[in-house]
Amino acid sequence: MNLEQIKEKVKNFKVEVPSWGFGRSGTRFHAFHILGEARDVYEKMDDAALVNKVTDAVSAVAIHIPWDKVDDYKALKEYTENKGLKIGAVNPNYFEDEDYLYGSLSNSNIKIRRKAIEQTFECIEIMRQTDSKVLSMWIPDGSNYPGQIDFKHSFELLENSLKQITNELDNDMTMLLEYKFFEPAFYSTLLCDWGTSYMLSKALEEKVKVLVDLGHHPQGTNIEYIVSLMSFKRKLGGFHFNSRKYADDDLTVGSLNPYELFLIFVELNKYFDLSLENQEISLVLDQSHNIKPKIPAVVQSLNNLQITYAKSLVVDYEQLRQAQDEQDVIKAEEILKSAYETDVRGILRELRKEKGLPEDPINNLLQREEYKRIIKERI
Ligand code: PSV
Ligand code: MN
Repeated sequence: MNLEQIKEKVKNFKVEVPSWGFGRSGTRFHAFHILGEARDVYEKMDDAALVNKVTDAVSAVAIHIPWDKVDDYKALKEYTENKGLKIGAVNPNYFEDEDYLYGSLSNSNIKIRRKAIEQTFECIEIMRQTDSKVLSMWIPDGSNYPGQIDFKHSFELLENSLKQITNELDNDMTMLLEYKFFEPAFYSTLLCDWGTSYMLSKALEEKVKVLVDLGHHPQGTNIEYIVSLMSFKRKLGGFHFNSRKYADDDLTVGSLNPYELFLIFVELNKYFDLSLENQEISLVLDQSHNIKPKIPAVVQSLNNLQITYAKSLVVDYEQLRQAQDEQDVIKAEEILKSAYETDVRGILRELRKEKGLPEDPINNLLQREEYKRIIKERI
């Protein structure tokens, strides 16, 4: 791919931003007030629009229910669209309701299970009202102590609940099953790895796919291999971008293991054209910024994603394949390394100029009156 082609692709590359990335968040220990944090879903939409103004890299805003509950979803949709954006994946929250102490969709108490199913139906209705096509499910159910649950029984209950939910989905809707190996369940988690998500997605319907979150694997897991296999089997439906050092740390995407992120993009490019407007795969930033100012943190993250995506397009895939076939290990690795080491910042500067965007989106944002007003007014 020549530089002009790479520029065109990066120009059209867009990612969904999470509503929760703009609001209050914290660790298990404390959630600090950060200047400028959004206080409701409308302010979150304002912030996403501001991010888009300086990056033109936002495809939609993912929402979390009940965090983003409103009385009138059509009005929320209209508000979002008036800002030049749309509502993306709808994420039901199964981890805060007091009733979910012993699980949600797998709870052995049928009343609680029913409540979790009904809550999900409500999210599907929200999808209809907001024209969202992706139901993004992270189900934390599991156990904290050995003996607490019977693994098989709980898994069957979960599978049964998910069956009822898939039956409720419209034909053009996709359900994503996001796995995570631990937390908040510290002994066992039902959907703990790609294998369990894949197994369920196979047992359910074609419209059920796997979501990979970069913070949800044990140390040392080869995530790019999972991405490759799930894509090959046409079961990779979504991605949550972030970075981690210890566990699910929600660090800035591309900050701690940028080479890993690059290798993941290399695999994604083999199966998807990430520059297309209508993606088969839902690409979402999933970060809660604990101590950083939220809006610049999202801009910074999108910038990291654009840089890494551009580098991954520099790879000569044909040559790489040839080197692999010839078992030229050094050449194959050098092809990847040299693409990774390419300085693509010039491409980004140029495409931003062509789009009438600021060359340095973070600084531009910080200087904007609109941003300064947000900082001053949101107390
Ligand atoms: C869980 O850790 C997760 O990655 C899920 O996607 C949640 O919905 C999200 O974080 C927000 O807390
Ligand atoms: Mn996630």
